[in-house]
Amino acid sequence: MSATATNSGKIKLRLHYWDCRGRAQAFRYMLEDIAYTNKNVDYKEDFEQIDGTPTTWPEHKADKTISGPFRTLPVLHWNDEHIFGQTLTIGMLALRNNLVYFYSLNFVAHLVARKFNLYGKVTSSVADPVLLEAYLNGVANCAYLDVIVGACMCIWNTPDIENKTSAEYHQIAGVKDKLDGLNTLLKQSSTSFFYDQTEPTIADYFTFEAYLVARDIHSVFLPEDCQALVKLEQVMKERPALAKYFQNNQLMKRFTASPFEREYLEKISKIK
Ligand SMILES: N[C@@H](CCC(=O)N[C@@H](CS)C(=O)NCC(=O)O)C(=O)O
Repeated sequence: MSATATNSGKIKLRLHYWDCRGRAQAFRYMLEDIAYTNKNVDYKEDFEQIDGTPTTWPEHKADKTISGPFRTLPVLHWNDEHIFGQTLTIGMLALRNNLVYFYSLNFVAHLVARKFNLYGKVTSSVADPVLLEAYLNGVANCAYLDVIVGACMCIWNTPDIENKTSAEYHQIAGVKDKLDGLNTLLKQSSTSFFYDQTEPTIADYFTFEAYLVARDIHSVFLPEDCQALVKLEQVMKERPALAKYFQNNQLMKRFTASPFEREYLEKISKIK
């Protein structure tokens, strides 16, 4: 499969994940944007039903044509030919196909980046594409692993958000601290996107969801200063594909598959 054929020919993408935000949401925004701006991309999502987890999932998990090489979700089916697992790898792969102008430092991603010869957009402050790549990957990793996964883990672990001395509270503090770091870094950019980019990169899609997921769960996760994150939300939501996505109420209410989620969120929503 050559880079030219992949970039100009028809690309069929099917994302498979549970009917919740979880690990896939940042990637959903990326795919919505990609499909909107690249008319050769046919993107749809196949949902795994959380309610069917005890019955349907074991069967789907055992079937590698559905659950991919790692037998977990999300997975991305590419042209009914390739199945990619691992959220960050999927994100980087899409980026690498010049759909949002970036590639990654991750080993698999490097391979694809070399094959496809994609090297992002350097700026006067970061003129080396490898360094730019590392910077943007650092942001995406932090937003995904530390904030999004961290906040979702809090829903599973149901920490007492008022007891700052409890062992479980450190996860809340960790999410808040990383969001603070992301906000500070974003403020240093001359544009609304990380590292002076004029179009969103993987860093912006993941940070956008990181901010939204934390805020939507509870303000306890938010740092005092969210100015740059608020601005990022605004510009991301002005993008036609994402504006449509939010107007159509496509954002799912459910964050995780935790059976205690609703009860926990109701409980903490009463705490200011
Ligand atoms: N590192 C992987 C983790 C994927 C993962 O743990 N997925 C969970 C759902 S959020 C899963 O598929 N669990 C079902 C199972 O392991 O049977 C990623 O980021 O994509």
